[in-house]
Amino acid sequence: MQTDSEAKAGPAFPKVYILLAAVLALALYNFLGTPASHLPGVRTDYVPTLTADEAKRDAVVEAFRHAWLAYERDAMGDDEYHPISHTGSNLTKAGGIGYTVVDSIDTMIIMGLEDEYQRARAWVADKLSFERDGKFNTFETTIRVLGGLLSAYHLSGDDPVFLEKAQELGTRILPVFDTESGLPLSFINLALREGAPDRDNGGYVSTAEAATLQLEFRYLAYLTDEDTYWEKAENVMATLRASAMSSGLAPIFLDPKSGQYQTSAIRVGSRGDSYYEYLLKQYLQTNQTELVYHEMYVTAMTGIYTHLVKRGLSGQLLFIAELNPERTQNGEIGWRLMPKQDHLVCFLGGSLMLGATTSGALVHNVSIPPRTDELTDDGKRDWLTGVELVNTCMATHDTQTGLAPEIAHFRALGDGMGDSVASTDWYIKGARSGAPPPFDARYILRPETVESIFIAFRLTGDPKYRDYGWAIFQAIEQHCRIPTGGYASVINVDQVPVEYDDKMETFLMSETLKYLYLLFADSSVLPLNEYVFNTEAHPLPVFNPTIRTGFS
Ligand code: DMJ
Repeated sequence: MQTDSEAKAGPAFPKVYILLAAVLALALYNFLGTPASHLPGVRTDYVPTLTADEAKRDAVVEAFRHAWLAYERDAMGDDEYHPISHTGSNLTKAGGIGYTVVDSIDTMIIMGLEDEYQRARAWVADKLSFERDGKFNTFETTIRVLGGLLSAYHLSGDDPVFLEKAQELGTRILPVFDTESGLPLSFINLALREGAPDRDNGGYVSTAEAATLQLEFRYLAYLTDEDTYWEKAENVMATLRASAMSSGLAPIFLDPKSGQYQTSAIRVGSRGDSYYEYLLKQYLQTNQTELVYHEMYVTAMTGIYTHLVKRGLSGQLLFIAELNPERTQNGEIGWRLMPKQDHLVCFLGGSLMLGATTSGALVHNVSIPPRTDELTDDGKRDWLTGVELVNTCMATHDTQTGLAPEIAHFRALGDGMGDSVASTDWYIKGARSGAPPPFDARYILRPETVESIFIAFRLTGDPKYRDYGWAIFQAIEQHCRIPTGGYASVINVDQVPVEYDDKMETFLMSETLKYLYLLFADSSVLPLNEYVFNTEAHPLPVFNPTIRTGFS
């Protein structure tokens, strides 16, 4: 006779099959890792090829809580946090705009920190105001606050509070584009809705500032059907294309009046970096439909490979050099090669690998890791360059603390440096025992190396990348963690015990810990073929554009 439950379940199976099914289900569950069903970025129909390392992933979550809870206790709502003095500060005297809160929200959602998320969301809903009569940096406000709101909107399952705030902020920023060329001004007064030039730099706007607003304004346009956001951001790219150098390289300053590049340094580090990053990501954001970005990206990577990829003295380490303009004897502009690489450049390793498997792919879905017959010649070149650059960035962690400096210099033939000063391939310029540490020696909790390591792991499955990321995480834990809460920058990566700088940059919670979490999470979380990460690590979904690209 059947029991009630057996009758509802249909015919009875022998117990051994039920047991077998349970064992298989458990094995599959373990293989997939813990499902995070709250997150749109996790697909339930997708079997991840890379499983989670739960212990390490959870250690990163603990670190995030250590950072967030200290900020919340001491400085909730303030733009910036100082973990040693237990204080907060704002970017302008007119008050803050939620820099730290908004920059952190999507990480909470991704990590499944429901309580923290609800408190942060309530702050955004009740306290966040953009009615601030002060000058805010256009680029930073866009990548951190607008990007953070848009990502929170998507990952929260379209909570309207985030889109309302994003639209209000986007609209307040728009006047920066009201210049003769359409290139943005560097600052925006959010209350007066007036753009302002960067007087410290002759009114010029840096290339990264101008060309790292597009993912955010394009996605805002897509969500709201307001084409203006799209057109203003895209017009910047059209202007840059019209004044581009044939090499594909971009000097770091632009004139918002003429729309022309100014004679200035060429580098993939500060003021240049995310220009190159967003060329690829604009192409990926709209599902690889906008071929002009593909072309601009391919030209730029060829320029970087041809002119900037160099090797240190021993030939072991590949790095990305800079070019400084100088007048030659006949009055023309020549370019002096500087064997110097900002920590910021370390985003490029992962970016090149991602570009190789998308822009440089011969097939739709490349293997993990890619096979050589799946990549174009450019794709193979960029893949190998990216892999080597990630290794170089790891090599710059070979310091007393295991943390990498803000800037590394590489040895070059005839550099006049004795081996006693710098016996390795690279060194920190100006570092001398007994002397105050140079600015270059700092580690300010930057994410670029772990960002590349995360991408490299997703695209290769090679466990060495998890080892790299874990080593960096442990160095951060050992040297940057403040016992009373929060994390601080260190002023010399080659000094133990460290001296702190009393600042916890917002990108620790938005980028560094997010990328470390994703490195140890299973690969169904935010798959790289469905999301683009803005330059502040805010994931935005790939979409099919409803607007045609307005330039070619
Ligand atoms: C972040 O604000 C962004 O990643 C930006 O593109 C570069 N600098 C920081 C992190 O280092």
